[in-house]
Amino acid sequence: MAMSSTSVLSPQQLESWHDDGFLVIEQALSPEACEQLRRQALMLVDSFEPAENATVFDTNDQSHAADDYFLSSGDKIRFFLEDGALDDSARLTRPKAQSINKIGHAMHDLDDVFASFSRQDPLGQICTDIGFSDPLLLQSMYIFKSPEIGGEVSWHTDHTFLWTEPQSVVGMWVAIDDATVDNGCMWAVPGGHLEPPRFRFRRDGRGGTTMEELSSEPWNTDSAVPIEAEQGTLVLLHGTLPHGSGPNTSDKSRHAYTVHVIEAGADYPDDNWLQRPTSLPLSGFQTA
Ligand SMILES: O=C(O)CCC(=O)C(=O)O
Repeated sequence: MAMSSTSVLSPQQLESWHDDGFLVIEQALSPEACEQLRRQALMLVDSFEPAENATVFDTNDQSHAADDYFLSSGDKIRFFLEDGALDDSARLTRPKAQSINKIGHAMHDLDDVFASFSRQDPLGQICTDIGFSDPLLLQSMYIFKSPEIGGEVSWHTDHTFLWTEPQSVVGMWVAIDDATVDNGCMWAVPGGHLEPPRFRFRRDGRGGTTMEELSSEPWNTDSAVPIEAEQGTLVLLHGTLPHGSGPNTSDKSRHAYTVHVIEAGADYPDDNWLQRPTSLPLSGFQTA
């Protein structure tokens, strides 16, 4: 296969991507850019006041308010707490930054630092290399996975949550801290992206969500491999690749940032959980 002169990925990397459904690209982003993103995430956290969303985080009566807070977060910057972050009186049991599971889901369009980070070289070219013709940045998440409290991310595929016809979503995951088996790095099932989808998560039409089962065949998670990654490493995740991560039981933080990209020409269903109002349309990698 001929490589265009601007390609970032080598034929060997493209072969691994096609075979495994994920690709680890070391030193893709600079330590300075990663540290700037961390500072910005912590600044956003500083401005977050959990008490203002007491009903969302009230563990006694949270289902409707929590669903709403999540379902309307596709065009916002919102904060999601770890399980166990609140005591019985809905007070944080730890400092704020350590209580947060993630920030989501539109920092890449609403915050200048996140917007630039998400569109820096070589991310757009990598999307072109793996076959996107018109990639759109759909969702961003800053994941804290803090020491001792950072929870497990159970086995899933991103296509389940960000469904398009045809399938197009790809995750661009960046290690902001070194991620190791000890602090809860990701795991993935090599080649698992070649199997049919098992689930689709969608709005249920009654203000909530449902996880629709498409196949009861389990993934072969016995063949999963850890994806350890030093700061600045980019991990590409195919939309149908089963992946997840363990809890962080160590004393080291495991911050990460992930952007999910879809093909502009693919159909994006109205019952996907993440919806964008026309006031904030999706955009690609071009910077203004
Ligand atoms: O960072 C993690 O532990 C999981 C991230 C993930 O599942 C994703 O980016 O799709």
